[in-house]
Amino acid sequence: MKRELELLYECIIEGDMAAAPEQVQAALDAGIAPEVVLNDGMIRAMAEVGRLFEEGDYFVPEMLISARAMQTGLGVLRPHLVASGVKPIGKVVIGTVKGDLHDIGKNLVSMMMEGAGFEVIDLGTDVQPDAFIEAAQANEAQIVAMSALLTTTMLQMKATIEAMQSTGMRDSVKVMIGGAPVTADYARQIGADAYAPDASQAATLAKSLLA
Ligand code: B1M
Repeated sequence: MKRELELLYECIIEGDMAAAPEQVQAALDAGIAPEVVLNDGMIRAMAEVGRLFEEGDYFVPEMLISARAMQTGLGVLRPHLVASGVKPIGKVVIGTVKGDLHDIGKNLVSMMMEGAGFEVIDLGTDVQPDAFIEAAQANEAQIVAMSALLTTTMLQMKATIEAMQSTGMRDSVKVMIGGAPVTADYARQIGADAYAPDASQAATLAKSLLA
């Protein structure tokens, strides 16, 4: 592992918000590809933070400061992951479902979709089923994309799909879902059109949903 990636990994685990953007820049300057910076430096660090939380070595405040360091680092990485000046190929409404405040994965999916040429309407976190519906209708979106990180909140994906069905819009709007506890089986069970395990596959999948 290159030293720049190790330093980035460490400063995310330590929640060093000031150093994270500098380390992302240092890794890019060292010629490391943006996707490698993201996967090997940053996502790997968040997985370790999760492990430390499970072991009882980290608590919510530590998780939060690591997440902030990750977000400040992503600010530098974003333009390198997202192609600019591309004409939108479609519109996606995205959000983290009701009751769920995790947004790092959802933000990455957003970025990758923008990079793939979509216009992304990002509703943020704790998004009610009605808010997904209103935004999809107002923006004439072709896809509703939902993220959930908690086994308790993934149930809101089903509730949102049911609410979409009751408005009659379900036939004209595709639904894709993802997030750590979500699986392809669960997507089938609740009647979603697609499941993606990570942000880059989410962007590819979104394109194929429009095809
Ligand atoms: Co939370 N948390 N958290 N947390 N947190 C997890 C998810 C947990 C697994 C930790 C653990 O126990 N090991 C656990 C969930 C257990 C479960 O439900 N089975 C947990 C818990 C329990 C909680 C609280 C309940 C803790 C508490 O208060 N006691 C609480 C809940 C708050 C709430 O949401 N209501 C809580 C709070 C928090 C913080 C606020 C402190 C912070 C979030 C800050 C933020 O997001 N702004 C936080 C964090 C940071 C984590 C961990 C450590 C990291 C999550 C993360 O950002 N990962 C996490 C442990 C872990 O995941 N290992 C944990 C990096 C990110 C890039 O990955 O989000 O999985 P991920 O996204 C991936 C894919 O899943 C996929 O693409 C992304 C990248 O390629 N993907 C999609 C995501 N969305 C997609 C959508 C798609 C397609 C793909 O299509 C639409």
